[in-house]
Amino acid sequence: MKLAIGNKAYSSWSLRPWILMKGLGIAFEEDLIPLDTPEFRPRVNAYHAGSTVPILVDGDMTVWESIAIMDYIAERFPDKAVWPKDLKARTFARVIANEMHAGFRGLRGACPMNVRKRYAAMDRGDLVAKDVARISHLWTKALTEFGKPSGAGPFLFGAFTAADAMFAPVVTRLHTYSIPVEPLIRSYMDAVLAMPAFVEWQKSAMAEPWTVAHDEVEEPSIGPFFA
Ligand SMILES: N[C@@H](CCC(=O)N[C@@H](CS)C(=O)NCC(=O)O)C(=O)O
Repeated sequence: MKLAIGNKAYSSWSLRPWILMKGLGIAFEEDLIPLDTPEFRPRVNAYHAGSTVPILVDGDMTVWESIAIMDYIAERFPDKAVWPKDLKARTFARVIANEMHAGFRGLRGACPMNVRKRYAAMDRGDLVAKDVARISHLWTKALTEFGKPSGAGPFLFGAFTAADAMFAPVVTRLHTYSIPVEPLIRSYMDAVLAMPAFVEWQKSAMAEPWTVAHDEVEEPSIGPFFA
């Protein structure tokens, strides 16, 4: 399988299927296509005209849209527990993954993913505060009703699943922008950031030569992503 992705510093959608497959030990090749460069559109169009990254290619199947890629992986690797096994947990995992896919535009707009930087805490406005409160509510519900009682691990539903992959770029945003959170949320964030797959992604991002307009411009960094 091959996964076409944007550059790792900024491509939040690409991180989702990438960390899902790495985290579950599913082998794939990657094709990194830097965002906002002249080569981006022709290289993406060679996979599927007009689409965005990430794009998964598996033989004669080409799949784009992060949720569809995750569902394809779930069907292709039924032994991997891409979604939680329990119906109630799986349904809630899908609900919150879909809520992520369709929403949280306040946070996404004001705090673009940047896994190379950390910025000081500051008031980032009501829309960001509203999204962070909603995300904290959803994570707390998953962790307390499904994750912790399962005893299977530190993730939203115990073991690492597609729900964690969907929220991985949210974890990085809360960290990058030093957004204050409750201890339960911080310990979940630390578990995601400590995953070997995430550490590998972040290390590659640090070595990338490209920058985009919002980087370095809006506010000064207070240090690297991992101090
Ligand atoms: N809904 C899509 C969003 C993908 C997306 O917006 N990808 C960005 C990079 S993170 C992209 O390809 N942007 C370039 C463009 O829109 O032309 C998904 O879930 O995969």
